[in-house]
Amino acid sequence: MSESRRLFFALALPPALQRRVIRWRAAHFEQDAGRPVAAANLHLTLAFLGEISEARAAALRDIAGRIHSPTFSLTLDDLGHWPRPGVVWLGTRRAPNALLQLASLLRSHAARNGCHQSTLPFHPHISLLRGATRPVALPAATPQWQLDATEFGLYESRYLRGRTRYQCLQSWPLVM
Ligand code: 2AM
Repeated sequence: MSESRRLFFALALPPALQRRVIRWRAAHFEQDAGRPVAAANLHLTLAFLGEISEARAAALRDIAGRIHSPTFSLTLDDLGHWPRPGVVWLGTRRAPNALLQLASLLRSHAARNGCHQSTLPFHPHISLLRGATRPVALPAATPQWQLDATEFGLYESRYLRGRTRYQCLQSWPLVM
C-alpha cells in the first residue's frame, strides 16, 4: 500500500510579510496567550485534504495544474480568537471573490476525490497562535496589511522532532 501524507492547498505569505506579522505579534500578545506559529509556517489554507494516498495527491495535482484562476489582493484587517480549536487568527473583512472561488473550486475537487471537507463555511484566516484555549486580549487596533496572491501551493504537514513543518511540494501561478 502506498504511503499517505497530510496535505493541504494554501497561499503562502511573502517573507517580508512574515517578518512584519511576527514582529507585530510579539509586541501585541502576552507570552502565555498561545504557541506562536513559526514565521515560515504562516499560511492561509484554501482546502485541507487530510492524510491522503500518493494516487489521490497525484490526481489533485493534475487538477490544480488545470486551474486558471485570477490573481487577487486581500487586506488583512481582521483578527479573531476561536477558543475551541485554540486559534488566534488574522483574516480579512472583505474576502475577494477570486479567493472565495479558488477555495471553493479546490474544496469541491477535494471532496470529489474523497477528502472529507468541513461542513463549516470557509473562513479565510492565517493562524497566528495555537493552543490559545483561554480568553485572549486581542489588540484594539487591527493591522491593514495587503497580501498579493500570485500563486497557490500544495503543502505537506510533517511533525518532526517536536515541530510541525509545512513544506511546499508544488505551486501553480494565478493568472494576471
Ligand atoms: P488552522 O490553521 O485553522 O488550524 C495544516 O494543518 C492546515 O490545515 C492548517 O492551516 C489548519 O488550519 C488546516 N486544517 C487542519 N485540520 C483541518 C480540518 N479538519 N479542516 C480544515 N482545515 C484544517
